[in-house]
Amino acid sequence: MDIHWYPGHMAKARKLIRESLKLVHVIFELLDARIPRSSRNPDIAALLAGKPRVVILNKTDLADPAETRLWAERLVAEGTPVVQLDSFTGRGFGKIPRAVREAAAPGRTGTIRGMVVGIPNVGKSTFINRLAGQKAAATGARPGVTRGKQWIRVAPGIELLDTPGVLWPRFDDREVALKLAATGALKEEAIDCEAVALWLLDWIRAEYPGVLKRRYQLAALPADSHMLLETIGLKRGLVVAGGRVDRFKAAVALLKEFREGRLGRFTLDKCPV
Ligand SMILES: Nc1nc2c(ncn2[C@@H]2O[C@H](COP(=O)(O)OP(=O)(O)OP(=O)(O)O)[C@@H](O)[C@H]2O)c(=O)[nH]1
Ligand SMILES: [Mg+2]
Repeated sequence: MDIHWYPGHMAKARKLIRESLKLVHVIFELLDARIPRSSRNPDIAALLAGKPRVVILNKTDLADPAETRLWAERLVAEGTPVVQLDSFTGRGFGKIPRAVREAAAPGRTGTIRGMVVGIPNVGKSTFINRLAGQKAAATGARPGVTRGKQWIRVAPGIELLDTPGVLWPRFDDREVALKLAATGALKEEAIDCEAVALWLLDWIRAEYPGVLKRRYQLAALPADSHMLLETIGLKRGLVVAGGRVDRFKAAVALLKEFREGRLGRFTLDKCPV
């Protein structure tokens, strides 16, 4: 799967982040707990070097808890404070104010300004809303919701800048692209849904063989993932005239179920030990 997707608005967003750096005391780098390595933008990480940073592992409710713990330990060992969050329910948010104050110059008395950065759809705006206790920033279950920049007062003395999700211009590693696609960081139009679904089926059956059998009530898994995708399409009634399975729709349905956590909690990036 080849992806060349670096639209103009992303180059603009990168510029916005660079220009806003001097206005903020601390950076919140949001990573997707399902793909802590693949969701780290190497381009932006380099840009942020030298700024106090808090790493947020978000969407922990969708990730394998044991892996999330390992990743948190590893990132802490690399020298950044880490907070594990589920922005949906608010789990983990109690740890934020202290992490912010510690990272952004202990002892500071004035307003602390922070910038929230991360790949598209990782939950930046949801995170800010949850902290603010109100829906101040627009959110949505697709990448590319936030466009401009927006300052939001999340607590007395803490203001956060919401920024648009940013990717990097080239994915040299095909697996990284597939993982970003599977978790929903790439626009549906930019990806080959069928290729992503087939890759995901291969991955799940290798790592958690029982999951697909249970979810789709199959006595045995078909020999290859093409057949498996067809079977899933049949089970979901996604057939076209003549009784053939609509493979595209089957792929979209599978990806949706995966992203909503209906297949279970998975971490696609295994923490190196
Ligand atoms: N399950 C789960 N879903 C989350 C979590 N945080 C955010 N979401 C969902 O992820 C989707 C994207 O959230 P946004 O806050 O719009 O993401 P964003 O990073 O601001 O996205 P862009 O503005 O497009 O870059 C929404 O459907 C959120 O409800 C979380 O911790 N767990
Ligand atoms: Mg947003």
